[in-house]
Amino acid sequence: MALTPTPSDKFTFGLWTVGWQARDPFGDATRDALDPVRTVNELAARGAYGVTFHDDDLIPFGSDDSERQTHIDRFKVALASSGMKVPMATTNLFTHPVFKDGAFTSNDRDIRRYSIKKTMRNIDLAAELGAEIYVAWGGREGAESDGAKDAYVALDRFREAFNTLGQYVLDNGYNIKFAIEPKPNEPRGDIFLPTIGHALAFINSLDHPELVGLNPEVGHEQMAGLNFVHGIAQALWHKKLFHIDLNGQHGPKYDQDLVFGHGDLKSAFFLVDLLERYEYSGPKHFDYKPARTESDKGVWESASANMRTYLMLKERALAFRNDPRVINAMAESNIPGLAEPTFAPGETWRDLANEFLDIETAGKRGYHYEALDQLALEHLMGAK
Ligand code: GLT
Ligand code: MN
Ligand code: MN
Repeated sequence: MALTPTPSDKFTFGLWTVGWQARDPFGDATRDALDPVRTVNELAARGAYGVTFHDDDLIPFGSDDSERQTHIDRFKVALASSGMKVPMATTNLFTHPVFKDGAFTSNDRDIRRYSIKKTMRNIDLAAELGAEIYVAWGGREGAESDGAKDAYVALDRFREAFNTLGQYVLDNGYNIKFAIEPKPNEPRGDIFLPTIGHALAFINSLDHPELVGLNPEVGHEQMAGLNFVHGIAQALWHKKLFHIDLNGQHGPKYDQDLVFGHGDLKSAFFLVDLLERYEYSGPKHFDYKPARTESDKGVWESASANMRTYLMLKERALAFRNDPRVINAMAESNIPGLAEPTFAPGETWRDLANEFLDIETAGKRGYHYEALDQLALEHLMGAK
C-alpha cells in the first residue's frame, strides 16, 4: 500500500494549523506569518486534498470590503491552479476581546447577534467556495465560575443560534451542514457542550437536527480522560460523524494539538481501524500545531508526518484484521459473538422465562483479550 498521500486520501488542514506562529501564553511567535496562498501550494505539493479556514485566517479581522475581496480572489486563484478543495470552513468567535465572554452564549445580547451575523457572512463565502461542512467550535462559550453564567439558560441561547443558522442555510438553499466541535476546557475554564455525548444530546433538541452533526477532535476527548475510539464509534452509530479533527494528545492536560499519532499511538491505531472499517468518507482533517521549536522546514515536515502516519496506521490496521492469528484470536475472544442480536426475530422478554445459564461455568471463561491486544501491538510495531 502506498504511503505517499494523494488527494483521494482526502487529507485536509486548517490554514491556522501550519500557519500557527507558535505564540503561547508564555512566549512570542517563533515563526513568520504564512500567506494562505503559499499554504495552499505547499500542502498541494505534499498530496493534500484541501484546506479549511476561519474567516479571519483568510481575511484579517477589520478588513474593508475591497481588501476582503482581494484576499478572497487570490485565494481562489491558488485553489484553482493547485486543484485544492475547501470542504469545510468555520468562524473565528474567540480571538477578539469582544468574544471574551462567549459568542452565541455571551451574556450580552448585542454580542450574540453580532456573532450570528459574523457567522452568516462567512457561511456565504463557505458556500461560494463549495464547502459542505461548517464547523462550530465554541471555544469561548463557557465560564470560569458557575455564578458567572446560567448554564441552563446558555443552552437556550445556543439552541437559538443553531436554529437561526440552520434556517439561514435552508433559506439560502446552501448545501451546508454544521459540525459542532466539543472541547471540555481551554480557553474557558469550562466550555459548554464539552464532549461528544453532550453535543449529541443537544443536537436532538434543535429544529433541524439533520443539519447538525459533530467534528470531534482526538485531543479534546482525551483531555477529558475519555476514550476517543468509543466516542467516534458512537458518533458513527448515530450517523453524526460529519467531520473529524485528527491530532495527538498525551492524556488529560492542556490541549497539545500534536501531530496525529504522536500522542496515544495505540488509540490512533484503533481509531484508523474504526474509520476505515466503517468507511468514514468525509475529510480527514489534521488540526494540529507544529511544535514551537520548529522553523518553516519543520512545519512542512510535520504536515507530511500527519498524512504518512495515517497511511501507515491504515496499512497496519488492515494487516492486523487480515492476519490469520488475529482472526483466530478474535474467535477465541468471541468478538463475532457481539454481532449476533440478543433476541432472535419474533422473540420477546417472555422467551427468557425458561432460559438457563450455568453462571459458574460462564463466570470461569477467559476472554483472551491480552493475547489479542499483544497482537495489535506487534502489528503496530511492525514485529514479524
Ligand atoms: C482552534 C481550536 C480547534 C478548532 C478550530 C476551529 S480553532 O484552533 O483549537 O480545535 O478546531 O474553530
Ligand atoms: Mn485542540
Ligand atoms: Mn479542532
